[in-house]
Amino acid sequence: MTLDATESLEFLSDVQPISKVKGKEHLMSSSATLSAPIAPPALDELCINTLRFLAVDMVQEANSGHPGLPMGSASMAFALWDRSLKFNPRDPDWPDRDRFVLSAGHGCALLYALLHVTGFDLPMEELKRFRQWGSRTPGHPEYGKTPGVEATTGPLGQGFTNGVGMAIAEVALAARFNRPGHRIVDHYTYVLVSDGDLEEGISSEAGSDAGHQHLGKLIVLYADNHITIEGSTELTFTEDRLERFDALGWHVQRVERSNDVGSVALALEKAREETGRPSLIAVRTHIGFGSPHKQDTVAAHGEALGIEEVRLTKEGMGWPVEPSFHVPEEALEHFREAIARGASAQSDWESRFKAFAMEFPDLAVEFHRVIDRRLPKDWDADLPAFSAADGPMATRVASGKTIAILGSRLPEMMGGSADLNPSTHTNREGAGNFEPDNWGGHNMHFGIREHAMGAILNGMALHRGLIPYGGTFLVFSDYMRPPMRLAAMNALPVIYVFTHDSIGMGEDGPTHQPVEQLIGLRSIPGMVVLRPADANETVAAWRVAIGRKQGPVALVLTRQGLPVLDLNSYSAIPAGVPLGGYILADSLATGAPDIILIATGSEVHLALVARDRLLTEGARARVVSMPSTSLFALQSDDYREKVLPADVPLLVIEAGSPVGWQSFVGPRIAVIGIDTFGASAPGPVVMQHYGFTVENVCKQAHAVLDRLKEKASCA
Ligand SMILES: Cc1ncc(C[n+]2csc(CCOP(=O)(O)OP(=O)(O)O)c2C)c(N)n1
Repeated sequence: MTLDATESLEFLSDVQPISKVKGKEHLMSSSATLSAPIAPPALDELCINTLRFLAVDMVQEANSGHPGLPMGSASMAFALWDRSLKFNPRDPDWPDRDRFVLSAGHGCALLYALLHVTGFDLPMEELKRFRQWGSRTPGHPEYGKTPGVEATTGPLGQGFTNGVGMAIAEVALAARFNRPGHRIVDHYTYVLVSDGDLEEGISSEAGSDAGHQHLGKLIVLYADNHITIEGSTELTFTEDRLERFDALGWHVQRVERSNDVGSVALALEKAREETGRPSLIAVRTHIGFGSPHKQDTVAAHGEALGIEEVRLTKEGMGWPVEPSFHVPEEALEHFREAIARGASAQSDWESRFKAFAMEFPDLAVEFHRVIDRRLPKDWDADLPAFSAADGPMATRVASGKTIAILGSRLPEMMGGSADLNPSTHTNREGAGNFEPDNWGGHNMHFGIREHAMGAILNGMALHRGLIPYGGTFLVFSDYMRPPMRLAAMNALPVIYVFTHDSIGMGEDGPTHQPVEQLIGLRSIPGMVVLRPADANETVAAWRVAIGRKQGPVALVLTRQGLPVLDLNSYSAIPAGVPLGGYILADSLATGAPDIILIATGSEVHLALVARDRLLTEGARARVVSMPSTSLFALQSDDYREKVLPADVPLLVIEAGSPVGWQSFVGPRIAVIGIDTFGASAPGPVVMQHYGFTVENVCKQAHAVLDRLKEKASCA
């Protein structure tokens, strides 16, 4: 290409001098280099333009997508992928690869171009089918769909925080498995972020945590292009980002010209040398780089450049206009060196792993077990069985006791809460705190950062090698809904421990009393929600959660003590809970049921008492405990018909929004639920006012029965 005098079209290959700005290192261009741009090695330029124009052509072909970010960030991505990223295109899952997350997922055409040219299993036909039905190149990167995509990104801020979770997993596994002379876990996590990622509040939560944890192997490249969708960042985003991350405990650098591959590479090198702090490298990029009418404007966003603009851009940069999807042989040959490089890095690791396995055979087997998400034999052998004499016991307490035992069998369990461990019972006695001088600790303190906690748990699960769990009050699950949605979308085995599960928690009042959260969680496709009725159902629920290797599980637990359903009397519990719903107490001794009381969690006890009262009042009731509607829905028609025969009316009792139970709707159903917010009073008083009393259950049951009788007599 012909070098233009404007800054944005300059290519500078020399390493820029480092200046100190307010005590921090910035990679700056000196005025001397500004006036005398030097072209980068021609091959670098060819490779970078290959990435740019593959992205441009993908978006143009699809007539949909974001060309701007790939065009502006191709050079810094090239600097990373070509000069330092450790990966093997032929084995994308090699455990000790570096992780690369494109947090700005809207720029995924860049990632797809990189994956294709470096030799991942992503053929050119897939690039040509960008954003089309069934392609491996969806509109935002999707984990599990495209080899080499480490995380589903698109909702801004999530990928950044997944990166924090991955970096946590790396140091945790390194602490567990590395031995003197054997560094079998030793890789970096790189994340590419945009303004939007850093504007989202989650980046402050996660950035604070990463700085606090001294995650020196987390390196973030920031495409500082001054543009978001509505216009210049001057509209909304004017704080000094480097100062901000500096204050969060990060090592920060600035590179003034993204096309200065040498400076980006040098900044990356310095970031790796900094072992005590995560790194943010702000690189001044230009959205839509090279497009004569769209560069540095919002027009480079969200739509194809247009045929004419593509032509002008290609001509301006000395690129053949036709054919589209052009990959010069020389560039491809260079990119494909990644295959040999990756194979050699992996085989080096494999021989080091062999030496490790010779010296520590058990650890080596254990390493593969946790990476493959296999459970050890008898992992659930010592789980407790509670007796009536142990009660009353809150299910959160039973959960804490279960976690303690599971944790002793499953060292890959790692978790904690968003500053609520004493309430959520998520702390494991003696398991140590995960903190900068003890990355081998298992108890995590996420701080009051539910949103980040959710996305960090996802990052840990994506990394593999850990069973991550996190707790807070059920009402605050709303703060972490976006990452829970992604966990479900990506079938990530993440476990949530949500306590204080209803108005029954009492005095804190409506702000802390969940009502609509249960149905909200149940409405997430792929999320298994379990609301156990007592200590023994809680143990069974944890067994389901640990055994579920594909997809998240939310355990919804009480603050208040509940009677323990003794296994001698309620022997159906262990086999019933995994089925989602089961007959806990039948009416058979007294004849077929007139009505079925379906209850979940704490309301199961109410149903049991009401069942006895109803019998004295002439109605035979069956009690079905339904800890998980989604698991129940998976059972056979025969089983469901057996539990809930079609001709028997139902009364649902759940201290939560009645929405959703209407899926069982018909004249034969009534629901005792909550369709307003809660109130501040002692829990039992609140429950009483909301109709969770034996009197009301019996009254409603009679109302259903009377309605049916009336119908029958009219017919
Ligand atoms: C949480 C979230 N909110 C909104 C969007 C929609 N969106 C996609 S890109 C974008 C902003 C793009 O600006 P920037 O992050 O600076 O990216 P760039 O301009 O560099 O492409 C927005 C708001 C989103 N993807 N995620």
